[in-house]
Amino acid sequence: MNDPIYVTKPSLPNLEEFIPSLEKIWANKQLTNNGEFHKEFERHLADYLGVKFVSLFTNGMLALQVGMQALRITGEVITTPFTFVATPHAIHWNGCTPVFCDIEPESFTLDPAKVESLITPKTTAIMPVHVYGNPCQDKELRRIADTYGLKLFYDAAHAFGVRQHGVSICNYGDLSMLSFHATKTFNTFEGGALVTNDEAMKKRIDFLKNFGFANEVTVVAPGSNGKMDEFRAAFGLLQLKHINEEIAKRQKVAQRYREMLKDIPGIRIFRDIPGVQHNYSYFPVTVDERVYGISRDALYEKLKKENIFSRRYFYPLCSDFPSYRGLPSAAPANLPVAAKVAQEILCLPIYADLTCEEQDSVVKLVTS
Ligand code: T4K
Repeated sequence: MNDPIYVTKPSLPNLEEFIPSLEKIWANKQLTNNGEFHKEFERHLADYLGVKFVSLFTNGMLALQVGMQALRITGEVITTPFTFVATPHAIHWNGCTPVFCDIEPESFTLDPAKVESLITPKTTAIMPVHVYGNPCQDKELRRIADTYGLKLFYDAAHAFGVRQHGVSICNYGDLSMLSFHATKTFNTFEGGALVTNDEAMKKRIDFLKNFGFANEVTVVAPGSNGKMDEFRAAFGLLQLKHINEEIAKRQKVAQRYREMLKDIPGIRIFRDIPGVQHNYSYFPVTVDERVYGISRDALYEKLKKENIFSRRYFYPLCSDFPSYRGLPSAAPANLPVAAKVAQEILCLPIYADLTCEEQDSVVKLVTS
């Protein structure tokens, strides 16, 4: 049997490249709490992303939780069910209620046309997700948020480096969250960040991720501990040197898939969105069982039998998990597009070092 092919494989720099950074950490013993690597990584990331301020976090989930505190979000939060569970979990952990809204059939992002009818006196925020790095309809969401006085907090976990008309989509909203998990286009093993263009907000976030400390004797709020350590900040700096190459390699893999899968009846592939510079974090396809002949789950199993581990991101929908399925907004009748997409979606393996031979073996099984 062939070696397993997973949905993703993290890229790492040469170990030797990292040794000098480790030697520095070993010499100065500053391991965490806003050390030199941390400061430098924040600056370089802000430059790369084209944003004013970045606050590093130990992971994306904590960044989401702390971001909600920073924005003082309460009550009900309108979000998508077609996301990783971290999104509604962060809402829940802040004592708020997720209100699930349906998605668009093309980009799979929150459908702005369906948001307004879900707003109640308890709604304080909209939390959309740039799923697979597909930009949400920011203009329309911003209009709704401004009309009703809501906060707009983007889960941009998949959107590292994605630009729309030349502008980083991390500039959208009042705040954006990034994930640097091992499975992401840009990884620091675990890690994440909040991105803002507001200096006062950056300050508040930095207090909140450090237990609420403003100085040695002042705690301004009940904060958490979300700090990124020096090891990962140093590693992130190194990863940043390779990110453009990483995205270019992924783009090649995506283009090759598109070419090879373009004429398979029942398999839908997705092209680049005009005006968007993608990061190729995922390669989603949808499977129309009636046309393709077998179901998405049957294809998933067929691949798995041959040691190819595609993933059904994001099935089941978050609104179908026990924690959320009792909510009125979780009723499948309210989420017809999301329900259909969740049944048909399959993410094929994509990563920088996926070889042509490996890719051919995936395609061969999809086409046979
Ligand atoms: N919001 C959204 C929209 C998100 O997608 C996520 C995370 C978050 C928020 C929260 O961000 P973080 O707190 O994670 O920073 C993975 C990731 O754990 C998760 O970060 C990610 N989204 C989610 C979409 O996918 P799993 O359970 O699918 O991962 P796992 O361990 O099955 O990994 C998938 C494959 O990747 C493995 O089969 C092999 C490969 N892999 C994985 C790891 C961890 C490696 O080769 N090396 C590795 O170290 O959740």
